[in-house]
Amino acid sequence: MIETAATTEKLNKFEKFKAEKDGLLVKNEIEQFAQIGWEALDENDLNHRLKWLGVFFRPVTPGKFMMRMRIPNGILTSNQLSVLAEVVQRYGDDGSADITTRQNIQLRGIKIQDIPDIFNKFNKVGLTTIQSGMDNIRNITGDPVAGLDANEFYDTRELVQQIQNTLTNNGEGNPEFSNLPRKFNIAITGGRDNSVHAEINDLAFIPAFSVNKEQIPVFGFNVIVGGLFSAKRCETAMALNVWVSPADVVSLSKVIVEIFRDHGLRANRQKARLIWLLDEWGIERFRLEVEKRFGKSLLPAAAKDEIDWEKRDHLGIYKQKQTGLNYAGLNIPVGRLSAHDMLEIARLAEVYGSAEIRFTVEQNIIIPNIPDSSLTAFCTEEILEKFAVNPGLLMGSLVSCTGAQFCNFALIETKNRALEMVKSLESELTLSHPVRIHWTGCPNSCGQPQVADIGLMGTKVRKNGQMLEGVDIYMGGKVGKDAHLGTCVKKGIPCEDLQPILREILITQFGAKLREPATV
Ligand code: SRM
Ligand code: SF4
Repeated sequence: MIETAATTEKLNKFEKFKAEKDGLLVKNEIEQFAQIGWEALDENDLNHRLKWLGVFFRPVTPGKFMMRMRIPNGILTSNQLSVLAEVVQRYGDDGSADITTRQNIQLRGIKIQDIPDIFNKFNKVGLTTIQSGMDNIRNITGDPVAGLDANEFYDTRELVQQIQNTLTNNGEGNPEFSNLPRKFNIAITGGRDNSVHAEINDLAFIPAFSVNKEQIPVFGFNVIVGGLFSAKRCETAMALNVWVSPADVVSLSKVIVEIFRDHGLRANRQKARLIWLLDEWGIERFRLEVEKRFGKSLLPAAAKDEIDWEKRDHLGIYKQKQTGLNYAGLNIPVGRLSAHDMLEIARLAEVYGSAEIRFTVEQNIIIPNIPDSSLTAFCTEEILEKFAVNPGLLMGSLVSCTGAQFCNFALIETKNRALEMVKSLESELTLSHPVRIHWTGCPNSCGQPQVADIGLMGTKVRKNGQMLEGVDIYMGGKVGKDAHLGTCVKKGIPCEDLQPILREILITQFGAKLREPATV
């Protein structure tokens, strides 16, 4: 057993069940679980340990599980997407899939008896769900246009894959990192526009040039640590005052996760993320520990980083750095896909691109490597009516967490409501630029309302003696260059009263105009 700070602290109930039996051990029991059925499972196996395999019991739809994948850098092949579609089609009871705010995908409606078969299918095409939930390292994000963008400093794909391989033992599961105090988020960006919201991760790498002994600029990354959103606290990450070359990114990540594992606070689950250890130790002591474990001296951070662009949404068709090739960014409203949609997207990538698909943290899709000569035909494909390359200026930037349809933490329904409201607002208003509206069903902030132009966080509201679904409104989130978090500007608006308030905000603060009534 790994020595942890937990041994000297009073254990919370999560630490207790982890100490009794490591989450990863259910990997060896999954065949048996499939045979006996979910009703017969130990409560901690059902509700918690299965999440080490990316299998989430949904109390809202008992017996219909959610499976969370790992899609490093958000990139998968059309063959892999087709396998995910087939799983939803064949095994999903009322199945569907959702692209997540971590460039990832989740499948719904899965029965436990089918999970061994599904894992076999995933294995054959190199997909894994391992350690994607609970006290593990989440999907590692990278630039969605890595390797395509003529202006990038560094192609993040290989580094993201290497970190995932190291921390998850090539997707098989890694007992070295299966008992962290809490979740841990990692992001790497090699472009100019901070495409991954680096500042809201526990650990992130940001492009920056240091100078070597000969005073020649050398490319690498400034390291930031301690970003998080939680119901208890939201912070942007702070500078670790370290610059690393790309060659050291994987080992530095490993060292930082080891320190979190060994010293992270475990007594109070609300105070177990990395930021709380940074509070307790101070950044200097943390840096010294990183240096000690890293085994060689670390360079100080470069004076400035290279994030100097506004964040791009990648919707539309763009030239790649490779002559004659283009990438297409498709809007997937609130990230929701049916099996048929997934098969269609896989087909598009195969027919027009290089059989590759990418996800963005805005829950949209990019199809890269479309030759100039195929663009006209591509743009006439029927599926682009549903998943537009030129969506409405609200729809294109709409993000929503799962909400009450499947999530038991939710205080409100999100995805369907978000869609309906944006459709209505777009029918009432004209806009000259995108406005980023993010919905999140509870203060856990999975839908990242604090990074939005307008963030809507689910809450309960009393109106006329009745308890209703409502939202707190966040504003001022800035992404890309000089990113900072938005703050709560209005509390407790019943959802039934929200649309006119949003209309007013869009008109007064984002320059929207009421549409002229149609003349007959
Ligand atoms: Fe999240 C818990 C969904 C991104 C903060 N999140 C959950 C659970 C697992 C709760 C549950 O068991 O029902 C949700 C699953 C609902 C479902 O059925 O889908 C859930 N989180 C999501 C997703 C799917 C939202 C989405 O629609 O995109 C995202 C999946 C990402 C992935 O692929 O791994 C998702 N969650 C986030 C983010 C955004 C991010 O990472 O940039 C955050 C805020 C950032 C952060 O973590 O610092 C986030 N989720 C949380 C928290 C609060 C964490 C904390 O330290 O307290 C919880 C609650 C918890 O962990 O106890 C949570
Ligand atoms: Fe569920 Fe709340 Fe996360 Fe939405 S923000 S997915 S409601 S935990």
